Amino acid sequence: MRVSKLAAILAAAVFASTPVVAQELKAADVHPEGYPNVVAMQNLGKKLEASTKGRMKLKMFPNAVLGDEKSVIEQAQAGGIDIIRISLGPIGPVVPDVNVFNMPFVFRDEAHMRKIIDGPIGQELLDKITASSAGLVGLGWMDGGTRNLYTKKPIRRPADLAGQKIRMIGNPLFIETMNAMGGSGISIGFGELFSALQTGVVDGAENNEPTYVTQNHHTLAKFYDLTGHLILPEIFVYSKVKWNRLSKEDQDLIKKLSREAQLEQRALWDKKVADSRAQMKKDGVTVIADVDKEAFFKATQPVRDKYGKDYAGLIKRIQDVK
Ligand code: BDP
Repeated sequence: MRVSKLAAILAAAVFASTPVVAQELKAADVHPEGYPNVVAMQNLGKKLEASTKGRMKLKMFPNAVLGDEKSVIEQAQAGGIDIIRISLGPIGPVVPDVNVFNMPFVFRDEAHMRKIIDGPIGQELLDKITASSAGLVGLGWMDGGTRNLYTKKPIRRPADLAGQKIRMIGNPLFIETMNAMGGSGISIGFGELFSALQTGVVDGAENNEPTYVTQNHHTLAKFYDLTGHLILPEIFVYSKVKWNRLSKEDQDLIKKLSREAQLEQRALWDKKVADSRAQMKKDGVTVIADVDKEAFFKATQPVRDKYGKDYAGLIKRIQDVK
């Protein structure tokens, strides 16, 4: 027997007898246990563990314990967190190409948004993130429903927002959107928003129903105004430095499970939206449905002109998806 062959056999024997140390992936989300996006990511982890017979595991750090979204992006870039689920909003300043999806009223409705994220355009944007210098690998999308305003007085038209300080996600595009809508946009970290609403640092904010309710913001700002200005998808991305250390097989497995997570989150999401609406009703939230959406659409045209000007082809393709 040749020496090299013998060495290989010996090495395999040693390897087989050494217990495999499970590789634990760190995942982060700002939402608590039980939130659809957190559950979908944990399910991905369970499947990953089963498929690799325990060689890989995922540990979820929910509730922003690892920091707000800007901070977890930086940690993922540095390789300190493996996988993060975040809003697409804070990715805009890092990968400007994604800002097309961050523009107000870019999707006709949620069904339109879902078709886009599930189809080739959604994949292209994930690939743009991966190809950019951001140090992140785009894995999949999650549904974030529709973001509406919530305030301490009813809002129906741009003039109603005069003098109102409204918290927006930290991306200049969103601040400009709120200013164009007639209010005054302020960027505040998600974790500080409850107290900012309580102390009057801001008069309102905007989000989907599940976030509005799970964060208890609906107890402080009791008008939910159906402006529908953002149908903002969410995303999960992998740290590129960590990704590059995975085998091709593991990368392919994670990609496959990511697609499944994207589709599975949706059913959890729809249920959560329905439950949140019921909770809002129970807790005395007034839903303002007679909003002049057309006026808000017109008011925000300059934002779409500015951020969309280099992406005319892409915007046309988005609009053409029926
Ligand atoms: C929620 C998103 C979360 C954002 C948050 C926000 O799920 O990713 O951090 O809004 O407004 O809807 O900051």
